[in-house]
This record gives sequence, C-alpha cells and structure tokens, in this order.
Amino acid sequence: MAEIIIHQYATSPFSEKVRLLMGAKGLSWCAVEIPPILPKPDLVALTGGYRRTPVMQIGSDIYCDTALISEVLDRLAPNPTLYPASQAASSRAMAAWLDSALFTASVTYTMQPAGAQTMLAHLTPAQIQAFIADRIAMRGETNALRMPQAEAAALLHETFGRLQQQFAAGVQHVAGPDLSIADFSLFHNIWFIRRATALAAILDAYPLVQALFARMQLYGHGKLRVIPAEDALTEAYGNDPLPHDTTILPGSGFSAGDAVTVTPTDYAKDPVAGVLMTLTEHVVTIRRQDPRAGAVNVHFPRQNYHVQAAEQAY
Ligand SMILES: N[C@@H](CCC(=O)N[C@@H](CS)C(=O)NCC(=O)O)C(=O)O
Repeated sequence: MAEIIIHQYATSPFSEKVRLLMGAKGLSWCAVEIPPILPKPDLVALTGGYRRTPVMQIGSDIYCDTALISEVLDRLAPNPTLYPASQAASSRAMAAWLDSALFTASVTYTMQPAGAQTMLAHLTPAQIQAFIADRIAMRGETNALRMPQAEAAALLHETFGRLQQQFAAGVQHVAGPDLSIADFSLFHNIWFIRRATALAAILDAYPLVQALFARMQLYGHGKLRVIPAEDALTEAYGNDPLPHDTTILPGSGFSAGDAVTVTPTDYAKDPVAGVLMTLTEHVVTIRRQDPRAGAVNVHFPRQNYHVQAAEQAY
C-alpha cells in the first residue's frame, strides 16, 4: 500500500485530531505542511477545490473531512477501535456534535480578543489581515463557526460540566465506557482552547476532563516524516485509484458515471466536480482528472456534503 499522507498544518485543531489518531494507532505517516489560508494550489490539485484541513491521501485516493478519515484509518489499523460496536451510534453522534456545535463554541471563545492575540501571535500584521479576510470569506453568509460570545462560554461550561459529572459517575469516556472517536473530537477542542493561554482557565473547574486530555496526549503523533507537496503530487500521479465500492444508493436519482459536484453544507462551500463512482449513506466518491495529480478518486463523508448534478461532463 502507498504511504499515508496527511496534508495539514501545525496550528489546526482538526489536524491535531488526526495526528493524535496516528499516535493512538501507532501508525507511520507522511506530513505535508499546507498553507492555513487560500491559495492552496498543491492541495487543490489533489482535491479539486476542497480547501479544508486536514486531507488524507493514499496514492491517488484523497479523503476529505476527519469524519471519513477516521473511518478509513480505523479500517486500516483496527486497534484500538474508534467505533466499538456497543457505541456504534453514540460515538459517531457525539463526534459529529463535538466537531460542529462544540467546535463553533470553541472557535468563538478562543477568537475573542484576549485569545486571538495569542493564537495569531506567530503572524505578521499583514498575515493577520489576510487570515481574517480568508476566514470571513470561508464562513460565508451564515457566519458559520461563530455564535454570540456569552452562548459560546455557556455551551463550553455546560459540556465540560456534564462530562465531568459523567466521568465522576465512573463512565470513563465521552460516548460510553470505551474509548471512541468521540474522545478524539473532544480532545482537539480542548487542545485548541489550551492554546489560547489567557482563556484556558475555563477548563480549571473540570479536572476529570483535563485528566482524560492528559491521558490521551500520551498517544503522541505516531512516526511521522515531513515531505514536500511535490512528492505527494508525484505519488498521486504514479498510482491508480484503489478499487472502490461501486454502490449507488437506489432511489438517489443518480447513476454511476454521472457528472456531479460535491460541496460542504456548512462552510468553505467550494464545489468539487467529478464523475460519480460511489454514493451510499456513508460515503460519496468522485473521480477527477488533474494535470498535476492525474486520475484521482476524491472521497467525502455523505453527512454534511451536498451532491448535485453538474451541468457538464468532466
Ligand atoms: N468537518 C471538517 C472540518 C475541518 C476544518 O474546519 N478545518 C479547519 C482547520 S482546523 C479549516 O479547514 N480551516 C480552514 C483552512 O484550513 O483552510 C473535518 O472534520 O475535517
């Protein structure tokens, strides 16, 4: 099998979620450092327009969104499992909520002036302006990832307080007694809040939540090697996409080979165009051709992505 490549950057919380998964599963992987803001020409050559972070690449298979990346990693390296059968629903539902609602509260809270100062301290004033403009455009008309400040703080206290209560009652993990993907989705939120040092004291009242974080931190990041983006493109160009599930959900109105676009429904709504290969209740896969990456299969989770008929064939 081709190597696992993660396109990511150091300060990205969703990248940290995946880095920690690599550690938990004891995996070796390659990291490509991508820019935190547009333009991202090397990444987009692989994804066809999806710009969010991280993206996983195995040969010429490109996996968008940590919801799908986690499922694929769990199939490749089943120990420890991220989806214990006894928590099959709770782990996924909690992870989805922590990655969206709680993440919105975490970003809102940490990006208030006292936090943003630390979070953006590594950037020059011009880079800060560019970063802010990029994120305003990415959040779109709905101003996704933002909520009123008081409600963000209340949501964080409510969530950490309920988790503290649950852990004190003897349930060791977020979605039940066993480790699951939900623990990793909690982890990256806490990791992000802790980086806003002036605001991190919000966690002080929840020692059992912090204890879970500290235990998970010991997983580390696995064995990683940093490679240039050019090598990842060569890897994509030199490999054929892996055999894929050819299911198209009956009644979906789509057939294999249809020209479609796939677009996130929440933010960074950049459509990716290609030919439909798979459409199940779990995954959407499209095939696209790129001058630099060759033929690639781009995979998305089915949840939170909109599949639409495209006007022309690709
Ligand atoms: N649902 C996505 C969310 C990913 C996400 O929002 N990532 C942030 C960075 S942590 C992002 O893409 N920011 C804009 C960017 O990196 O261009 C996932 O789970 O992968």
